[in-house]
Amino acid sequence: MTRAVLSIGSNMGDRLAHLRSVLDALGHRTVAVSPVYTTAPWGGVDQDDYLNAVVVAEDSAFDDYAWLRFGQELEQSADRVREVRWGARTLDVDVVQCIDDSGVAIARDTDPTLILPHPQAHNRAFVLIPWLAVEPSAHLLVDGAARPVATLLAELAQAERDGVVRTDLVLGDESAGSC
Ligand code: A4P
Ligand code: MG
Repeated sequence: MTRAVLSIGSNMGDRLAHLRSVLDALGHRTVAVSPVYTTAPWGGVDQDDYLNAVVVAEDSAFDDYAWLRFGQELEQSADRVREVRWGARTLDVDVVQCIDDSGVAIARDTDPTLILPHPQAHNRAFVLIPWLAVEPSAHLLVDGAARPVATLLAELAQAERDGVVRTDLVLGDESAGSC
């Protein structure tokens, strides 16, 4: 059993449909779904605004690599083309954090195909704000130390936080969490 925090984003095509495809694939494994936010592009590449959300999900048979594969399969289904690092995409699914069946956050930094927690999560208001909406007391490992996500968000520049704006758009089944 693992519990994953997934960051999902889209800035090409039918952005909301791309995000919804993740909820459809998760089905009953969904624990909580954040509101949907419009977000200014992060990373310095000139591109359209994103829709972003965070989903918390559990699967009794998944390890952390299974969550990575799950996300990559959905990216492929959305016809994502990998061109520019941090550039435009139909669907991005990042594994922000994965908790094992002992309740411990898995830490990996030796295999570039899966780094946990996601190495940029603590720098991204588009991850931290949706995550806090569903898990207000969440903690994230940064340089090996568990830090409150609320504190990490407070440390980001105001301009970064101001680029993340909540919408009235709804993803998936409202009974699954805080939609
Ligand atoms: N990878 C390693 N660890 C992870 C992990 N924890 N989760 C590997 C997901 N993938 C992980 O990712 C490159 C490689 O990272 C994969 O092969 C995977 O095995 P990618 O998404 O294919 O490539 P990329 O986009 O070129 O680079 P990168 O660094 O992964 O970008 P990100 O972090 O995915 O960021 N701005 C806003 N507002 N909203 C967004 O959603 N997204 C990005 C993409 C940039 N700017 C954004 C947003
Ligand atoms: Mg990615």
